[in-house]
Amino acid sequence: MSTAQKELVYVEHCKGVNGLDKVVLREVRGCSAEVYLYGGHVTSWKNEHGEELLFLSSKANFNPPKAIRGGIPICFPQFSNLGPLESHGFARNRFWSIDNDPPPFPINSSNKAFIDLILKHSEEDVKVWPHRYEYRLRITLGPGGDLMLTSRIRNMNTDGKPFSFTFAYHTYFAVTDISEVRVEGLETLDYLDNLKNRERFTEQGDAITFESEIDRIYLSTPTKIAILDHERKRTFVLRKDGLPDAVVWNPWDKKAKAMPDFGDDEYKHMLCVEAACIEKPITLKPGEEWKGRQELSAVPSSYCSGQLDPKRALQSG
Ligand code: TA6
Repeated sequence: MSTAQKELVYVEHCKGVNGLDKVVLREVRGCSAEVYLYGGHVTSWKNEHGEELLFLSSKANFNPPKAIRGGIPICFPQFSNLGPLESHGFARNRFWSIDNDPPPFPINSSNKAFIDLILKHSEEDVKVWPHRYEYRLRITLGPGGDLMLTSRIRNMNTDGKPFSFTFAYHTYFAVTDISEVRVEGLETLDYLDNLKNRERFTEQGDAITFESEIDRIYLSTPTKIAILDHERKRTFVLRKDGLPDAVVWNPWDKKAKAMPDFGDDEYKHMLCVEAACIEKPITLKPGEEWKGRQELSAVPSSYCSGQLDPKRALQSG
């Protein structure tokens, strides 16, 4: 084991903005990730060059009960306004705890940089969502710099009642210039357009590009989606399990100005592509558990070198 490996602190517990509890994950090659216990919220993911891969608004609030604008907010038990709860549910504005005794996990032993968080129903939750639950979230930074989030949600009701929920990893990717970004893997799929009362449309046959506000829920997508940042010659590959849908969102200029915790021009440098389960809510009987996983990787890409042709990325394992 190299000296670097010996000294490396794979998991560091520390204080972040406004003294909020934070966990920093590090890996040998220099990549890192940061997670706030407030919201179980990943706010940073950096590659081995220390380059930030997630967008976090310069105006992001770290003042509970406000949600943090950027990174990877967790939308549970409700996506957007699809129900009686506040937008995107309450998990993103709750304080999570460290789970010191997680049930067995198919651990890939080489992973050292991971943290287990847990959120359980509180009196506050039960008032608005009358269910008992346990939400276990494992966040892992792989030796290669990949970022994995695995959610396990169990129905702990003692009254025999099932519960249903919708869900999303509301990931904000950092991009160089939104007008130079393409999303591959959603071609020809049906989507619900949030800008048109969730009317259903079918995507045309080519990659998605961006020239105005977009807010769509793509239905029953492939398990892999590629986000190409041409300027940076970088491709994000999002792999997902147990999450059939994918939301694509960019507020563009007008909505950007209307959001107090978002800079007017920041829409040019972010794109949300969200692994989700929306069209068919998940229903769990007491004792049942659901698992939803997303894995993010950022690879150098360049069409000319053919290093990573997105089509090939989507075809490869
Ligand atoms: O995921 C897309 C979306 O539902 C958009 O409609 C937009 O509202 C965005 O989420 C941000 O929502 P928030 O509640 O974080 O302001």
